[in-house]
Amino acid sequence: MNMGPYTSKSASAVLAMCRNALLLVVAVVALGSADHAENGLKVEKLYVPEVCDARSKKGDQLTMHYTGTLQDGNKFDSSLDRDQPFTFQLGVGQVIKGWDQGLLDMCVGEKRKLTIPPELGYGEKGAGNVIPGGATLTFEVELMNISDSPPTANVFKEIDADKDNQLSREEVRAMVSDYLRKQVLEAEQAGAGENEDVKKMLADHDKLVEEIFQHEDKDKNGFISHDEFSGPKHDEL
Ligand SMILES: [Ca+2]
Ligand SMILES: [Ca+2]
Repeated sequence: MNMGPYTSKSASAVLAMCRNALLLVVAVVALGSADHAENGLKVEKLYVPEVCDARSKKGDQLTMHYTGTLQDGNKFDSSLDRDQPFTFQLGVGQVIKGWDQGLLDMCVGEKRKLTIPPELGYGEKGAGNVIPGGATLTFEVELMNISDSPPTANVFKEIDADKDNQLSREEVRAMVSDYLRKQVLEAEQAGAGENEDVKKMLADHDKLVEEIFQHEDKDKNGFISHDEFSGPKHDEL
């Protein structure tokens, strides 16, 4: 190849292209043992139950156990350690692309191993201080449950942690920080980068709680009662 006209910058671009070509070869070779490989995503079925009444599809609510590891074998997260499976909606961008694409057509009880390239994971930026930029991720997952639609939102009940039928400042604060953390994660997963609005809200966390109380706590007794609450609060919608 004539490298004459290339600057050092374009030389590294060519190098990167060669590396991609190499990855492509690896992916094609992997096709033999994996069930399918697209965009470098590798999906291996570790266990498929004999009885399979329903298979996961876009829009389903999935409950999963998972263990995520980096290529050096270091575990960065596991639902098993928390003893709490993870629930999300499939195929709508709530999770990284490698999950949205790699968990389709799955039986309850099925176990898979996903090998997810950075483009379908956390990209060149990584996530937090646990996932470095450009990381390929391995997830061993088990599908625990499929339900058709998101569970009915009784937001009041979800916020009312101590079930005394009124919302304290602490309960609302916990909900707000949960929500904001989710927003930050979603923005990161969508590759939107820093979301200034969410950052500002995080900084003004207490202000947000006060605003909610100003709006909702109509008799100003420091608690939001079931009657006062303006959000979703019914078991059936
Ligand atoms: Ca309460
Ligand atoms: Ca009140």
